[in-house]
This record gives sequence, structure tokens and C-alpha cells, in this order.
Amino acid sequence: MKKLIDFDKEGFKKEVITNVKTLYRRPIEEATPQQVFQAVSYAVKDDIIDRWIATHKEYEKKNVKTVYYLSMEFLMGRALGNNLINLTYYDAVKEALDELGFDLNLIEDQEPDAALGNGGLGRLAACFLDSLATLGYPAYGCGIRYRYGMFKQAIKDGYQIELPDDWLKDGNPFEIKRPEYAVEVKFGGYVRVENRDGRNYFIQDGYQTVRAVPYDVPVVGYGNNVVNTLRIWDAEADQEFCLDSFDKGEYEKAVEQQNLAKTIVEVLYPNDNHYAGKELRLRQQYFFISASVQRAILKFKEKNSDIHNLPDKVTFQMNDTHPTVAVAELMRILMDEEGLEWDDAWDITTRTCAYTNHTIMAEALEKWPIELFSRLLPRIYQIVEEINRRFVLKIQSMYPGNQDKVKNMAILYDGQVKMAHLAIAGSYSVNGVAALHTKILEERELKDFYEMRPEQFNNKTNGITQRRFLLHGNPLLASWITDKIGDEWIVKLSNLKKLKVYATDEKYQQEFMNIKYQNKIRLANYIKEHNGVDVDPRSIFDVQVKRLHEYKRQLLNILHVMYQYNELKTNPSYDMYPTTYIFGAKASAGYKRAKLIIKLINSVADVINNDASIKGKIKVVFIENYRVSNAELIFAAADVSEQISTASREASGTGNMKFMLNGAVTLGTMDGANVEIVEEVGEENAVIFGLRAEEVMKYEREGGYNPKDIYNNDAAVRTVLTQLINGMYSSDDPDRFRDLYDSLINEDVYFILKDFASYVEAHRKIDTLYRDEKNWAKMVMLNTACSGKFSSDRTIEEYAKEIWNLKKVKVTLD
Ligand code: Z15
Repeated sequence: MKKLIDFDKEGFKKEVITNVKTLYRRPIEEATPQQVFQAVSYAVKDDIIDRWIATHKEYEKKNVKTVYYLSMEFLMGRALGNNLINLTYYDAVKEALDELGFDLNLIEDQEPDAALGNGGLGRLAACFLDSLATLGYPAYGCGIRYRYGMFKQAIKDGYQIELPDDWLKDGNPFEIKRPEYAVEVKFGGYVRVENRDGRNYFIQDGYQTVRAVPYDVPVVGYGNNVVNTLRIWDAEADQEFCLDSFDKGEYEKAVEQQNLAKTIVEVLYPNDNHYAGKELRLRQQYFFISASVQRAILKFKEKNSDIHNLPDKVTFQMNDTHPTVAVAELMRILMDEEGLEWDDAWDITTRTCAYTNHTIMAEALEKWPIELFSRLLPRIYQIVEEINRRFVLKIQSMYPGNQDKVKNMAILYDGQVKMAHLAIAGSYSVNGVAALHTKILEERELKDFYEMRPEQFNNKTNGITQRRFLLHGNPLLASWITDKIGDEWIVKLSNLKKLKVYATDEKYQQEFMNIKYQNKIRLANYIKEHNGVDVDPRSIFDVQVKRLHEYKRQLLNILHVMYQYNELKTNPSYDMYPTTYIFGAKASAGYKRAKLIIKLINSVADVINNDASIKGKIKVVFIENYRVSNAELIFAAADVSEQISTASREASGTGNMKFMLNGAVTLGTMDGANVEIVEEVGEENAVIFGLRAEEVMKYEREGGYNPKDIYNNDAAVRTVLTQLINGMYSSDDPDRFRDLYDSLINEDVYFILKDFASYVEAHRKIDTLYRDEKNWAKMVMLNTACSGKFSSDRTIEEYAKEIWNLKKVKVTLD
């Protein structure tokens, strides 16, 4: 890797030694790995700080437009390795630590993942921050500093157990607390009107207040001196209020205040693609949005005198509907605090806010009961009422007499606040996250909104950062690529297409496959250490890692494994290439059926892995506690990438891109970004199966299909389904999996049985393809070579040009 930033090795070593001493009163020889991690991180932070200061000085000097990426989730993973990569001296620090007698990899393993997110949506936000900094775009990530992040998953007797993620227990060396930027956030009470100089002012009274205190985390750009900020908010009890209460002897009230603050940021809700309607969740939303928007306006006013220019300097990008109260909060500030009239404020707001939609899953749509919403946020609710009143008038004037339009588009309806409708009404841009997803939004889910204002809609196909998921996660492949085509791919991933010419050359095929093999050994060692299971690195590594959700169809995958096992046991001529089926998935704590699927996977693993008669042809491994840090190992080692969602349901997917980048073949449905992956790599270099989105949606319009037809006509399916209820995988409780059986036979809303035969066929095809070593090598190399489009750098360039209108900034150190 080219060193773009100077590194003083001896100075660095000295600093690490000093840090261990001042932090822990110990000579380095006696330091624990955790202590060395802290000491190294503080040394790295020193280098980051100067660039952080220089970056913000430059932003202020130029008074640049800034994007505020508002998100409930930032799934950052570990910081140390990534910061070293982006400072361009990872290898040099590895050497320095070697000389001190430490292994950088082991030191990195001391760091807990910053798991402030659930899955795709949160990780996308993290990739975007990396790309924004690398491209030199002025940006803040705004979120919540959850005391406990995504739970740690343990597997006991095959069942998922959730353990608290106490990620801050040893301290977070990279964050900086900024009490000087604290703001107040108000909840509850009532609104009274006060007339001053002939104008009505709306004043919230009798409220509870929470102090929002920001912690800043540096986001280092690759080799360019840019350091942006992830600002995550902590909640503290309001000091003045407390003192006041103590004075009056209102001890209980003060304690209440303390508890209110504590609970708001206590824990990340572990739901992915699911709305639970919890009051505390709405508190979290308003808490971080009010704090972020207030702070953004204060910052704007430091450099700008006319609030009307806000849209020229600020965009609030709302990551899904979770931050949508930003629309009303901005209106509140503009009217109640800046003294603007409605029309003026609305014009500014709707040129400042933009909204990204990430799902069409009905159960993910946020619809707050008006009773709850108005009680918790009385002033915000008033504003939403007025937004709705005017919006409905607009609908009626466009479509006179058409009550359906009002019913489908109103923000307030059936006693609920529909957050997606508020987001669309309050935004100048609405984007989907892959071409197919955007098309479905325009033609189906948001059709009425699209027809009303088509120019508001646009697509931004997701992407991933190659710095973390190739340069850091797959160092062998990264340096092989750099050997062949130079290192510019690190900031310009489309360069990978230069690798195409190597894909048909036997020598390079062998090199590439050897790297894959080394990565498979690395993963096999991890699995041995963490699961106690032996897997053969010469077998096909067939991998499905992602959140557990019925629409993602892990159930289809494991049913196919059961089917294949039956074939092996009953059909003496059945020939299959040895395959290791690898799963990794967290189920939301309250999602019963998802947890049962985890139990099924582990039960199937138990039976199959312990059956010597099949000579290890099938192994099933469930990797515990799937998260960003072990994902990096998993992607690098995969041969087959399972992307098997029911077509139309996965908005984009981003794991699919990480597999492709690392040279795996997609086995998938035509869903989300899979469609674009196939478009880039060519159909012959992926294996596609199953119903198309159009077909799925047609069945749904016609009331579904009848899974019993398949049950009756397909003996293999019948056998597998029967094994769910005959105790084959649950001898101690034959009814354990009956719920899964019933759901498949009676409804099968995710078309698992419908797609089963096609999925079997697809696996046969993988088996055949894999045996042709040269062609397989060519396929995987072409996957890497054609993955350039899926860099989040490309995605962010599109956002910056087409939605945000941002200008790049250059930062130099003096
Ligand atoms: C989430 O992870 C995604 C969508 C959501 O609405 C929520 Cl609440 C969580 C995912 C999509 O399921 C996935 O397809 C997409 O790639 C990802 O967001 C990023 O856009």
C-alpha cells in the first residue's frame, strides 16, 4: 500500500510506550493486549486530531454546504484497523508493533465492534461516512450513543441467547465528549399561545427536559487528510432543573428526570425491517433529531445571517422514516425560534430535507398512534396537523372528489401519524436504494406520490466501502490486485475491470484461487476456535450471512440442506461436491419464528455433522454472533453467496456486493441489487433462480398461491416437510418445528415451496460449475473484476451531485 501520509515509526513506538505508562502505570512488557489496544489507539488518535482540526478549519473558511446524515443506526464495527488503513500506514504500524513484540491482528481483536445498528441500513450509513470523508465532502453523521448496542448472540442448545453489548466498558479511545455543544430537548407538557406584537407564538409548557450531550467520533478519509465527524448524542438529566427540584425538596422529580435521561439512550432496538411502536423508540427519535437539528441551525447561524439561505448550506438526509420528525422540528425552529411565517418556513424545510426509503415491507412502516405522538410531542404534533391539513387540501385540489387519494396519501389517517407520508411531503428528494426497488416504489408502493410529483423520485443504488471490505478484510487479495493493476482501485473501484484480462489466464487463476484457499483456512480456524467444528477448506463454502428474517428465506436454505441429506442417504448414485453450508444471523429478540429457524439450522447441523455415513459431504455451521468484524473474514472466504430473498422484498442488499467484491458467485433471486450484479458480471457468471418480482406481486394481487399443490405433487418436498414434524431433527420434542411446517403448508407467504425446485436446480448448477476448476476461477475473478459499480464512493458521488449539491474540499496540513 502506498503511504500517502508520513509515518514516524520510532516516534510512534515511543508514544505507545508512554501511553501504556500514563494510562496504566505499567511498562509495556507487562501490559495486557487490551491495554496495548488503548495505548495504540490514543497514539493513532493524536495523528487524527490534527487532520480533524484542519478539516473543520477548512470547512469553516469556505463556508461549505454540509450534509447531515440523520440515522438511528451507524454500524461502524471496529475503528482501529480501519483508521490505520485510511491513514495509509496500517503496514507500518504492524511492523512497529511487531518490533514491540505484539501482533496487530490480536491487538485489533481487543476492540469491541461499535454495533450501533442492526444490519444493512446501519452498515450502509457507516459505508457512506467512509466514502464521504474519502471523497472530501463536508458531512456529519448524526445518531445516538446507545449505552448498549446490538445484543451479543450466544447459542445454547441450538437456541439464540441475547447478551448485553457493554461496548463502552473499557472506554472508547476515539470519541471525544463535547459538553460545550449540549442542547435541551423537551418532551410532553402542553402548548399555550402567547400574542406578542400582534403575532401568535406557540409555547410549550409543563414539559420534561433532557440534556443532549454530543460525543464526536472521527471519520478518517483515505489518504487525504480529511476527517469528518460522527456525532452521537448522549442524554443527561438537566442540571438546572435538578438543582431546582432539590431546592424545593422535589427529590422524586429529580430522580425521575435522571431516569428519563438514562433510559432514552439505554439500548438500540434490535429490530431490522420491523416497526414495534414503542413509546421509548419515539423518544429516541425526537431526542437525537431535535439535538442534531438545533445544533445544525446554531452552526449555520455562526457563518450566515439570513436563515432563508439554509437550503444552500444544509441538507438533512433522512435514513429511512426513523428521523422524519426532523421535518416538523425544523418547522418548529424556523417559526417558533426564528420567527418565520408558515409559508416561508415550509419552503425552507422542503428544500432542506431529503428522504431515503429502504423497504417495502409493510410491517416496517412506521405509523405512530396520534394519542402517543401528541402526548409526547405536543408542539410537533400541532405542526404535523397543519402540514397534513395543507397537504390534504393540495391532494383535493389536484384530484377533486377523489377520496381514495386522500386516504392513500394523508399524513394523519385512522388515528395514526404515517411517517413515510410526512417524509415525502416534507422532502425535495425521495430515493430508493436499487433500480428494481425504486421502480416498485414508483409503480406500486408510492404510486400516488410519484404521480403527484415524479421529479421528486430518484434511484441511488447502494454501495459498500472497498477500504474495509477488501483492503482491510482481505489483505491477500488486496495486495494481489495492487500487484496487477496498481493501488488506485482503493479510491476508484471501477479500475478493477482491468483484472478481466487475468481471468482467463491459468497462472493467475491459480494465484487467485490460492488466495481464496488461504482465506478459507483462516475462516476454518475461526470456526474451529469459536464453534468447535472442523470444516474442510477444500469443500465449497456456501454462505448466507444477514439478519434473520422470513423474507430473506434462511428457511429455504436449510430445507434444501435437509433435502440434499436425504438424497445422500437414500440415493446411492447421488453425487455431490463436498459443501460447507455456513450461516450467520441474529434474530430480533421478540421474533419467535426467526428464533425457531435458528434452532432448526443448529438441529440440522447436529444431525448431519455427526453422521459419519455421509463422509463429511455436508457440513452445516452456524457462526455465533455475526457482526462487522467477523463478516470481514467470512466474505473473504466465501465461494457461493446466498442472496435468496423472495423477489421484490429485499430493497437492495449490500452483503451481496461484499461477496462479489471478494470473488464469490451469487446464487440468488432477481431481487434488489442482485439484478444489477447480474447486469455487471453477466448471467453466465451468477446462478439465478426462482420467481421474478413481477410474478410474486401478481400472485399477491390474486390472493397468493396454494402451497398444498406443491406438497401434494412433489415427493421430495413432502419428505422434507414431514421431517419437520416427525422428530428427525427434534427427537426430544417432535412438535418443536410444527409452526414452521404449518406456515409453509398453509400460507407460505414468502414462496419457499414455490421456489424450492428451482433452488434445487440452482444448487445442482453450482455443483457442476465448481467442478470445472478453470471456469469457476474465471467466474469468481470476473465477479471481483466487475464489482466496481458497487463502491459506496460511486453511490455517494451520485447523492452529492444529484441530491445534495455538495462541493469537494481539499485539506492540507501546515
Ligand atoms: C434495514 O436494514 C433495511 C431496511 C429497513 O427499512 C430497515 Cl428498518 C432496516 C435494509 C434493507 O432491508 C436492505 O435491502 C438494504 O440493502 C439496506 O437497508 C440498505 O439500504
